[in-house]
Order: sequence, then structure tokens, then C-alpha cells
Amino acid sequence: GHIIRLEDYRPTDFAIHHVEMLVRLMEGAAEVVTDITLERRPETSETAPLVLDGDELVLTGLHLNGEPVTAEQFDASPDQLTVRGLPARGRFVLRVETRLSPETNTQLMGLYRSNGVWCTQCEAEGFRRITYFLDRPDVLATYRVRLEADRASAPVLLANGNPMESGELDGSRHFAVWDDPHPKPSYLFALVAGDLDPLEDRFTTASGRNVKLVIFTEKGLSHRATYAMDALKRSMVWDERRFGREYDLDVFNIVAISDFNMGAMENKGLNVFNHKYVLLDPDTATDSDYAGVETVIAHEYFHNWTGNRITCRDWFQLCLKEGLTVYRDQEFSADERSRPVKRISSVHGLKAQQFPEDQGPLQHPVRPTRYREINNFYTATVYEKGAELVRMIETILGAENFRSGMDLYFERHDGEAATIEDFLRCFEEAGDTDLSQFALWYHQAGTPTLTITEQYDGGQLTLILEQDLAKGAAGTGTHPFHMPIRFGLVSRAGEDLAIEPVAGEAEIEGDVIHLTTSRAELVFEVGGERPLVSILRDFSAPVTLRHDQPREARLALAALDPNPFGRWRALTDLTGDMLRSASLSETEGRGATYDPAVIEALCRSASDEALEPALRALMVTLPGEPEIARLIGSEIDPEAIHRARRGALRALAEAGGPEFERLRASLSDGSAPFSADAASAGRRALRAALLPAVAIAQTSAAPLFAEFEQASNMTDRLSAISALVQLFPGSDETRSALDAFYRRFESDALVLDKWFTLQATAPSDGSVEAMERLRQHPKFTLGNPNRARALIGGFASGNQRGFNRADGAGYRWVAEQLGELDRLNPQTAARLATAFRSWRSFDAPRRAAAEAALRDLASRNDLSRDLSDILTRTLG
Ligand code: HT7
Ligand code: ZN
Repeated sequence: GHIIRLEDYRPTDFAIHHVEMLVRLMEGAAEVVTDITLERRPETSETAPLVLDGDELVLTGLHLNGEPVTAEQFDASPDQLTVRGLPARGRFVLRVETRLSPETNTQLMGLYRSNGVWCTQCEAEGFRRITYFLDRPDVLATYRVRLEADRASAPVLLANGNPMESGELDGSRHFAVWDDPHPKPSYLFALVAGDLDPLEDRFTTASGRNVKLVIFTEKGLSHRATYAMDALKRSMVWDERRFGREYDLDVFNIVAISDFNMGAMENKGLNVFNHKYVLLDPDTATDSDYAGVETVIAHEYFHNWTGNRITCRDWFQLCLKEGLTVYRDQEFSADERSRPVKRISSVHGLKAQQFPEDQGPLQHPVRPTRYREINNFYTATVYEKGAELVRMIETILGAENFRSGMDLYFERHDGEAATIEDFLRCFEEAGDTDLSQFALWYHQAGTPTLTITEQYDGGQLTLILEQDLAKGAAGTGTHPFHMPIRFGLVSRAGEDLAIEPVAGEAEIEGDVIHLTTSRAELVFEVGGERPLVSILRDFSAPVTLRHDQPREARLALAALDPNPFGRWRALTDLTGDMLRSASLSETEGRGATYDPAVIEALCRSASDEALEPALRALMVTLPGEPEIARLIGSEIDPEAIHRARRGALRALAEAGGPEFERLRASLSDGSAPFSADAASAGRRALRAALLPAVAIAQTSAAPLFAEFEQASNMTDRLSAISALVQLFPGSDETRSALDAFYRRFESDALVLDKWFTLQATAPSDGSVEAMERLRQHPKFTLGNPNRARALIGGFASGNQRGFNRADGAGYRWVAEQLGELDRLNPQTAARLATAFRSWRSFDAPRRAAAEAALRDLASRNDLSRDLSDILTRTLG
């Protein structure tokens, strides 16, 4: 396939100043008339043709300054329009007419219909499915859009920017005109038309601009958007206070759509959302759904400055907007909820999603230099590792200089399409520092290892720090990084000691070591007591830490590190080690044992009243099966891991059972009305975290079933039914609970997704057969991405044993689904296919079976570029 390379970047031959669009929406078709005001750039040759991008387009008309373009002057194919003989200088208007079929657009890119609603998705290259255009992010233009539709089927007509005139047309039709004064790239274009309900509110910005806020939902659902509206207003306040960024239009519209490829899209003034990230109420949504809505609402809103006002020069710079905006939404959640809890969950997510990507065949730098299909680069590496790099810049510069760097970035690049180099230069200037070594984090793929060795001689402590990127990627380099390492030296009384370096080969600023070489030794004056070394606090660099720390030091830190992240990490490392060796023992047929001191440390953290419940929940939750697999790394035996984890849960139940029951009762909100706030959610999270250990000790499923029936909100209901499915898979109670759940929620798409996922993750021996039955269920469809992800993704990513069955049936079933889905929606198929990314880490029979399934799928000749790109790289 054709490869796009960063080094080939050059600006376009023509600039686009302004776009006027007329979009006529009808049943079964849409007509689009686009007047593009263009100008040849001064440096372009006078004879160079204009080459516009298209994708499956049908050209129905072409005019230059009002005159038809003659047949000799242009060539049109579905994916390109070339026009010759255009004016050598000055502006001209090219009118391009296209005819679209939104109803048959199952890719959900460009203009499509979802439950009757017309909507668009243009990032990254969807605008070219609407009209021929210079569809790339460095072409910025103002847009004016006129929509026409039948009033009954589409009373609501929306596009980017501010509303202008609207009115009646002949017949039953009407129109609306929208004007976006802010120049933008085409990927931020959007329109929506349909019969939608509004939830309205207002916001006054710091400088007094009155903004009308509206969230549109399908009919009768707007009451479920109140939390999203609240999150939006809090995001707007936060961006003003934290970054001095105000909103810049008179209206801000959000539309919730059922069929959507990703989470949401930040189109200027008209965000379009997967309805999963808008619609909530206590009866249908869990606390983590609430947190997800808050995060995504904030993320898309924050893009208004980091993404829209300042956009990307080309798609290689994707992390410029995504990494930075994830960093911003993480900071927002930390401020709104709990900073340590947010940080721990982000790190947990990074290790679960980004680390395997960075260490497997889909590895790529945060700023890649080549791609075949850009849709496949909306990855955990670009987003989550990208956010970690911004966080390291903050750690290196300090909060104040970091803010000055952000201010400079906004001031210098507002209205531009920028690069990572532009971004870094702002921080170099604001912090008066050289970030050229730091920039390697953007260019070198792979997760570096940081090895810490301690030496204590009675009065001095020596730390030896070594970094290594030996397993570094496909020729992107293995030079040492500039690693900011936050640390503390902790006394046995649980206090941070003063840091007194006496000698060192790395600079120390406050509590941050700046490691810039492969190896450095640091010597500290510590007196008579050997301190506990709490290293890489708050996960100040995205590395794999190897710290050969004595078990008793870890146990002590798990109990008393004043840094909550440090406590969590010490305990998690202990639990991880325990489960890793238990799994290996299981594989070898030796009985697994569980260190009583670790089990006791888990119990103690659960009960530690000094910690907030949400943090205790994170501490007491055993690592999941995929997490244990990652710790083992190679020759993975999922059956052994499953048995080992079950054993640990039983050991935990034996040690803590009665205390957990007491705790759970004390944490109950009783009959108090549901509140979604972080403190209440934290109590529910701790109750849910303790449930498996309580339930596994019970001889029958009856108490769990009672808990399921008595639940008064979806969080409690789902934790009870998940425990039933996981711990009592074949029981009558589990069947009854699943049936009751289905009957109650069968008409609620988002809850039904949970029902499919629950069963996809069930540890039953016939899982593939069960999957096939669900696949044939009347409510299942590959046409809705959420539903496809719920079942196929739920199985491939949430059922390690089932997907990785030794006979390969799990792999073959998923591959078959991907082949079918690919014909409808390549983007979603390709994303789901990444579940195969760690296939080489399994034991020999599984590797062989996975490879056979992948090769079989890859050999089909009708695969999309999206899916074949993922398969080729996964096998390569
Ligand atoms: N910037 C958006 C990324 C995106 C997307 C969204 C919906 C459908 C297809 C898409 N392709 C890329 C989402 C974000 O990061 O905010
Ligand atoms: Zn984003």
C-alpha cells in the first residue's frame, strides 16, 4: 500500500480563503453545492493544476467563476478532481457539486444517517466524502453553510459557528444558515439535521460574552443530558481559571448520536458525541460512565483552543492536539475529583493500553513519521503517552514556567496549524531551557526501562539509576532520554526526609532527579536509619521500573508512604509479584501460594480510614488477568493465570471476609437518594471492589442475587451481576439475573451494550459457542459500533481465557467477525483487530493458532486499507 511520509510534507499549491456550502437533504440522497474561494500561492507555478481530494464521490457539476468548466479542463474520479488552466493570480471561485447517499454510508465517515438523524464525521479525512477539497489540516478557511431539509423529519438544522437567518421554503421544507468566522481546517466541519430535543442553558465568559449552550438528544432523552451540561459549564470555568482560555462563539452545541465510530468529535461550535458520552441517569449509568462523560465533555470542549484555534500542520502532529488535550482533561478531572485517584487510574490505563502497544508489533513513536492509514494512529501512544510527555514538560519546567509556555503557545500560534517543534520551542523560551534531548520522547518508540539499585553503608545512601531502550523500535533510535524522576526518601515513621545529596552524576531540583545519561550515581546523606526509597512518584516518566527493593521496604511503603501514589505502587508491585509467581507455579503444576504479608497489606489498605474510599478501592482490587499476563511477558498460559487469580481472591476472602462484610455495610448509602459526586462514587467503588472476595466465600449465589435485585442504581446492579457472571457462571441465579436485566432494559441501547459485554466476559468453558449465540441474538447488529464493540471487543479484550482458547476457536471467531464488520465499517474493524497485538506473548499452541487466524483473515482480497494495515503490522 501507499505510505505517507512526514519528510514529504509541503504546503498546498493553492490557499482556500472561504467556503460557502448549500446542503440539500432529502430522503435517500443529499445534494451538496460548494463554492470554494481559492488563490494560487505566490510560490506556485502559474500552470500547476489544482488537485482536490475525494472519496467515493460523484461529481454532478463544476463551475469556475460562474462559468461551466469544460471537459478538457478537468478529470474527475471518485477519489480525485484535477482542474487545469486556473487563474495565475488573484482569487477565484470553484463551484463543486456532488450527490451523496447518507443512508448507505455504513462507514460513518462523511455525511451519514443515524436513527434518522443526518450527521457528519470529518476527522481525519471524511470531508472528502462530502465534496472534493484540499482535505488536510493546514488549509484553513472560513465557512458559511446553508442547510435545507424537510421540516417534519429535520426541524433542527445545525452547522458550525453562529446561527444566521432561517425560514420556510416551498412545500414542507425549511432552511437555516450558519456562519463560522474562525478559519478552520475541513476536518472540523460538521452539520446535523434531525428531530432532536434540546437541553438549554447559558454561560457568561470571564469577559462577559453570553453563550447559549444546547445539548441535543434523540426525542424524550434530554433529561439524561443534565450531568453532561453541568460538566460542560464546569469545563468552561476551569479552562478560564487554569489556562485563561475563553469560549469564542455565541453558541455551543453538542449533539448525541447513536452510531458513532469513536467517543466524540470537537467540530467548531458543534461537538458531535457518541450518545454513550452524553446520556446518563442513575438507573442506567454507572459511576464510571459518569466519570467518562465528564472527561469526554471536557476533552472536546478543551479542543476549542488546543486543536481548533491552534490546529495541526499535518496528521503526523496529531499528538500536538490530542496529547495536550488529554493532559488538560486529566488535570480537569484531578481538580474536580481526587488528584491521586485520577493519577492512579490514568497510570493504570496507560500501562494496560499504551504499554502493550509500545512493546508489541503496533509500536510507533508519539510523533510518527509514516503511516498507511491515519485512522489507525488515533492510538493510546498518541493520546495517552502524548499526555505523559506534556506532563513531563510540566515536571521539568515547574508549574509557573509551564503555564508561561502555554500562554506563549496560545499567543504565538493562535489561528495557525502548528507542529510539535513549534510547541516545544514555546517551553524552551518560557523555561529558558534546552528541550532537544527531551524531544526524543516524541521520536523514539518503545517503553524505556529504568533500573534503580540501592546501596546503603550506614550513613550514606547511593542510588544507581540506569535507563535502557534496548528493545527500542523499528529504527527510531535508542538514545538516553531526559527523564524527570520524582522521588522521596521516607523514614520508618512515614515522613519524607530532607533530601541532602552529597555527590551526584545527575542534577536534582527539589524532589526531581533529571536523569539524562544511561547511568548515574547519586549519593545522599541519610544518617543512621536506612530510608525507604519512594521512586518515580506520581509516575513522573512513562517507564518500566525495575527497582530491586527488599520486600519489607515495599511492605513498609505500602503502609506509610506519604505519597498516595507511592503507597498504591508499592502494594501493586507486591500483589503483581505474588500473582506472577502463583501463575508460574500453576503452569508448572505446583500448587500456588499467596504471601500472607501481602494479603494482610491488601486487607489493611481496604480498612485504612486515613485513605479516601476510592483510593482504597484501587488498592484492594487484584490485578486483572491481562495485567498478570503482562507481568509474565512471554509463554503466557491464560488458564494458569485464571486459577492463580482465583486462588488469590480466595486467600483474600479467608483473611478479610468478615471485615469486608462489615466495611461494605458501613459504606452503604442506605436509602439516601443517588448522588453522582466523587465521594459517593468512591464509597460505591470500595463496596464493589470488596464484593468478589465476599462473594467467592459464599457457597451459593443466592446472596449475590439478592444484592442484584435490591440494587437501586446501575453501579450497584452491575457490580452484583458481574460478580454473579464471573463467580457463578452456570448458576440459575446468574441466568435469572441476566434475564431480568434484559427484560428491564431491552429498549435501552446503552444498557443493552452492558448486557452483551457481561456475557462476552463470562468465564464459561463453551465461551465461543455462547458468543455465537449472542451474535445471532435479534438485538445484535454489526451496524452499530457500540454494539459491535460490546460483544466482539468485550470478548477479545475482556475475556482472556475465552479469546485465547488453546484450540484457537476464540481467535477464529473474532477474525470471522472482523472480516464481516470490515465490509461495513473498516475503522471499527481495524480498531477491534488491535486485540491481537500481543499474540506473540502467548505459549506456542496459542501463537500458532493466532497466527493462522490472522493470516487467514489477511489473505482475503477485499480487505479495507484500515484493517489490512493493522493485520500487516500485527503479523510483521
Ligand atoms: N478528535 C477526535 C478524533 C477522531 C474521531 C472521532 C469520531 C469519529 C472518528 C474520528 N476520527 C478521529 C476525537 C477526539 O480526540 O477528541
Ligand atoms: Zn481529542
